[in-house]
Amino acid sequence: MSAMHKLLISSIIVVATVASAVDLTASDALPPEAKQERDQRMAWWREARFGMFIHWGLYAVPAGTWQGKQIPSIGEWIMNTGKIPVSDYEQLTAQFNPVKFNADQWVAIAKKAGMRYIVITSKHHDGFAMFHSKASPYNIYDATPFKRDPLKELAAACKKQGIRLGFYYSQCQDWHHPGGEACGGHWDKAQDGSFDHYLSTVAIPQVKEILTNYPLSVLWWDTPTGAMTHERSAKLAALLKLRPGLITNDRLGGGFPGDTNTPEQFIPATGYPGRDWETCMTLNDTWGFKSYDTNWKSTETLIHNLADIASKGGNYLLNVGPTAEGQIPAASVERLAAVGRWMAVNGPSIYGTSASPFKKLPWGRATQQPGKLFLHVFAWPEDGNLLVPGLKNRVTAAYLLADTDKTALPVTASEKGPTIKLPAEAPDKIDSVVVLEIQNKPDVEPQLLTQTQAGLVELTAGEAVLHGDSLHCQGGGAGENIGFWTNPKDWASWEFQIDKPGKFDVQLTFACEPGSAGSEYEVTLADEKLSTKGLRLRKRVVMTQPGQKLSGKVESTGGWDKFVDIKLGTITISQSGRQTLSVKPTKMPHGAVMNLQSIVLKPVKL
Ligand code: FHN
Repeated sequence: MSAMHKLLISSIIVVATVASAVDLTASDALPPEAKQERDQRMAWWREARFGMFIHWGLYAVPAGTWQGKQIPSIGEWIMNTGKIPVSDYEQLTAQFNPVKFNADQWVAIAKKAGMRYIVITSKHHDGFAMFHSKASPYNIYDATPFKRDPLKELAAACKKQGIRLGFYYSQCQDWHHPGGEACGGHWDKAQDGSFDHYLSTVAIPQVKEILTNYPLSVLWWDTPTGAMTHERSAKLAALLKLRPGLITNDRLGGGFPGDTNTPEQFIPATGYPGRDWETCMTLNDTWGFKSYDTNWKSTETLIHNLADIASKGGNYLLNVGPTAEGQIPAASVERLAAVGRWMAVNGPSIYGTSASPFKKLPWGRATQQPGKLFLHVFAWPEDGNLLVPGLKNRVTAAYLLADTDKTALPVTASEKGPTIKLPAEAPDKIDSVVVLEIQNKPDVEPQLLTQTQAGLVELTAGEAVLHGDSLHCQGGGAGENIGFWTNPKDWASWEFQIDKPGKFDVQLTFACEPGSAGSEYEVTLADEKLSTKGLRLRKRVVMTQPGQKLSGKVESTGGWDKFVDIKLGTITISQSGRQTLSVKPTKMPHGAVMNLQSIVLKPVKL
């Protein structure tokens, strides 16, 4: 995908996310719902944790190549990136005859992977409906030689094999029907028209059709632009009544929050506490099939992602892009089967679990169910001793999930937490699960960040404590940063333990677009100790020496995603102990402070 596309798509998602913070209630369209009712409605989805996303449409025919040229975008965007005229793209219908499509086989692939639901594109941005629509003849039944409704067949197969079904529907972007939105603007006169007309003649009738004619559990909206005002979005939201119990995502637009947050292609550092969320992700680098995209994720990455997501309380919606003949690529099938083998043994550590009580674990992840902790050991300890840092509960049993005999593993308690004696060989090289049965709810002493071997203190966005409502951690992996810093009263802080005191250079990694440059901020470091004061024993944090302050001014780095490192100054930490570092804006002349990726304290070599 080009940088431009990424930018466009992320700004559309931002519209959806920011809009969801607006105080609008979906109750204009749907009756209010009690927590208990909502919990009941969401129960199967929370239990499922793992689903299959399917991007399948006309774009599978060109498969990334147009008139002999490879088009540099995700497969399903070929019409937009290649600026293909509507009448030329339409010609693909004659070649779309997916005779190898077998709904039962697709569902079996998902089930064998351990997936509990499927979400398939019923209409993507190219405007082509993959179901038999009466609202537009531009659909697979009426416009192709296939003359079948694959989504009807899929619904029947899902019912037969006991798996939930959801449809993706591109309600706003439609590059075929006049008036539909197009990111980057229309490139063909045939696309021009009234958006309201498009909504009332295509989107609304088609959404009615899918909600009425298919047994949907999920409706997955996508890419609302500014055109999706509250009033327009409400017309679509009102249709959701047609399918009681339906779950929808946060991409309708118009301030409708939906039921689920939808981080795309990344795993949020801390999940979204208090919200249901689902990371959608490609198996290679495209959603729709591209014949030459072979950048497949390894089975190890997929299993680690699944455990990581479950450990943060989310679902994993993993995409496949079937071919124009109707087959899921063999490379996808192989990987899904491998994940399925792992799930067949370790499913109980994923299904119906909730987020880890540990902020971070040095050897992997954890999930939990009442009375049980599932320790996902990615890095099997060489000496066989697995310390569970900070766990205060009494462990009543410990065994490997892979061991059906539940052979007891020895547990030794210490101040640092219990240590489990593991066998020399990991039962699974990628992720072996140790079950701890515990009394009461997990009680974990928060673990402080510590210095690395080389004495560095790495304070990353994901580790920060965020104070305020606007700023939050965004992006994923190495690109994770504190963004949406639009309120100058908001600030961030980190607590950490110093065991190797000394002088440190303070390095800040941040980004800022030109129009927002000029904010000023202070970085304050204070050492703290715990004291007990007052009548009752209460922990209280007090400063033991005046804080050290460095100040900085945010320069433009060229864009919100152009991160640069700067040295802010030097600080001295004269003794071992607990420290708190905070970053607080002092001036914000424009709309935002910065995107802050990390602060690193580097020991100064004397
Ligand atoms: O533009 C689409 C893209 O093609 C794909 O469908 C993804 C899946 O989440 N959603 C949009 C980008 O956010």
